[in-house]
Amino acid sequence: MARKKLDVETVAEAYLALLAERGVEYLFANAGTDFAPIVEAYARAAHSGLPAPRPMLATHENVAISMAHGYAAASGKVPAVMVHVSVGTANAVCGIYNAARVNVPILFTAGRSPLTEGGLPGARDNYIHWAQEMFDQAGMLREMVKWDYELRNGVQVETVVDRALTIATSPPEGPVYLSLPREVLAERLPGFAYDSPARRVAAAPPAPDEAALAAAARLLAAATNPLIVTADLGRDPAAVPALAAFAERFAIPVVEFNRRHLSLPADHPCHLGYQPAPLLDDCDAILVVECDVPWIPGRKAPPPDCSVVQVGIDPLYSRYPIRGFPCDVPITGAGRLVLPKLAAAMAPLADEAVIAARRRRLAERRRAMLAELEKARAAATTARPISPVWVSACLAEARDPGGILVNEYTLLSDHCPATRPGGFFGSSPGAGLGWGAGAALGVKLAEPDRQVVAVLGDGSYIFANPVAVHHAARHHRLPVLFVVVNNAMWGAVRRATLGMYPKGEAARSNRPPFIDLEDLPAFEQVCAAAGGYGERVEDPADLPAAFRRAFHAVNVEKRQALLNVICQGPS
Ligand SMILES: Cc1ncc(C[n+]2csc(CCOP(=O)(O)OP(=O)(O)O)c2C)c(N)n1
Repeated sequence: MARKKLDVETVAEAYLALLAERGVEYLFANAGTDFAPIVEAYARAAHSGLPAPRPMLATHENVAISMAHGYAAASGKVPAVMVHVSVGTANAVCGIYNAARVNVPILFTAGRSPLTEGGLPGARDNYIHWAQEMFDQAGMLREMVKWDYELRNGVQVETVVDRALTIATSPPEGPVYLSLPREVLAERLPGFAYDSPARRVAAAPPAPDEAALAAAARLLAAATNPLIVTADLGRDPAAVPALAAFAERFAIPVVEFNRRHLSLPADHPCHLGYQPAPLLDDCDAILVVECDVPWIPGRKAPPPDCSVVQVGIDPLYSRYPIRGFPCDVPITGAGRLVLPKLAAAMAPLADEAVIAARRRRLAERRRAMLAELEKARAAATTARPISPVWVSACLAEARDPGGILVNEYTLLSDHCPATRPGGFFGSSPGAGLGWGAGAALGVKLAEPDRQVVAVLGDGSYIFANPVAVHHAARHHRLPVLFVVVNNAMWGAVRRATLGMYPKGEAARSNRPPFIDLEDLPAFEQVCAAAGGYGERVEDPADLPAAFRRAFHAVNVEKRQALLNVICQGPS
């Protein structure tokens, strides 16, 4: 067992060095008085040669956590984030919620107000050190993280860091929280020895139970009209070819519903779009794969006798208080392990004539779907205000198909297909707005050679803390294109109100409150103020050329760009 020794002086230096040694490349941070030992450790690392994750300044915690989220999702690696004590944690909670609900592993840390009122290095020396202390700082996010702890002393640095990282990255993955009191970080630690490589490693994903596979195979093989619904399978890019092969073998249509990852290339012959509702009436079996909400029961449910198999690392979503979708056979396991085994179990039971007939129906349905989409695009080309359909279609035309799309709601995947695993990231079902812009920066950090586009609503853009986002894009040289689908409203609130009260007063009123966002700033100028390219687009005919100009700024000039596209709201 190899032990490695580093010539550190403080716990802060040992902590940072160990993070780097364990593969943590970046520390996204928004600092405060609690950071003094961390700042000092970084300054010393410049000449001591001690390793440390690269420091990534973010001028708002939401940007730090969203960047970390995007980076983790795109790279498959664990980032660290550090914020200022209780108040910084409070600002980051929404981002942690988002990460938790899509199982993104993040080592989220915060300083803690100094514990002592004097006597120790790092003890209280500022009036805020009293009021910023909480009885239970971690209580703010304990429901959302897999594990939380406070570093107590230098002796436990290795155990604590290893435990934090291995819990975050063991399935189901997710954020963990570690608080770091200032006196502990400042503690002297002459010499630091640790295991290299680590003696604590993350658990492997679970493989499925044979009896559950056999039961699921019987149900699915007996079905005439099975359907697959997924949202997150593509979190593991290796699962994408497994789903492609499975769907193809048995000619089963696949719907990606409220997807957060690309689980099946849009040009796959079994891809039937993004809405399960039109297919549900005919279904006699549904395979739900890594999908928290496979349909909206209050709107449209499958027939009562339709069998349901749910597959996932946590197929019943045990962290959701209520989730009552039927589940005749749950299968715990990683999709990439389950699907080939399920295929093997189904093969001897399959009726090839039924599959062949289904394949013909599927091809016909897909042709009809693509023709409808083409019609919708043709109708949208001249609409003014600009239609979101036209925005998505123009983006599809202008973008590099090998690039990455980050969608905070307003991109219409139907009209902007993505085909490469890891080529799409959508907002968390936690739906804490303000994620997309920062996440796109994190994705770009992980994939510097791929074109990254974030599509956002005007609401989502404002929630993202735009000044902090554009600052980070410039400061860290992350040329991303932001496309704001600007309908000058919180369209989701409008849809919800009209959905509940279709004939109510709000439907008749010109201006019900809390929907319209009038007097919005010129977003393009906010980006330009940070050195980016900014353009407002009102005429649909200008949009293709506007995309070309924006991509020129991003691809050639290597600076961020923003298109503020003035769009229709929902009717
Ligand atoms: C942090 C947070 N606050 C409030 C909401 C509620 N909410 C959901 S969608 C939405 C409007 C989003 O507006 P925009 O991004 O412009 O997209 P649109 O609905 O207009 O298409 C709001 C306010 C939320 N999801 N998250």
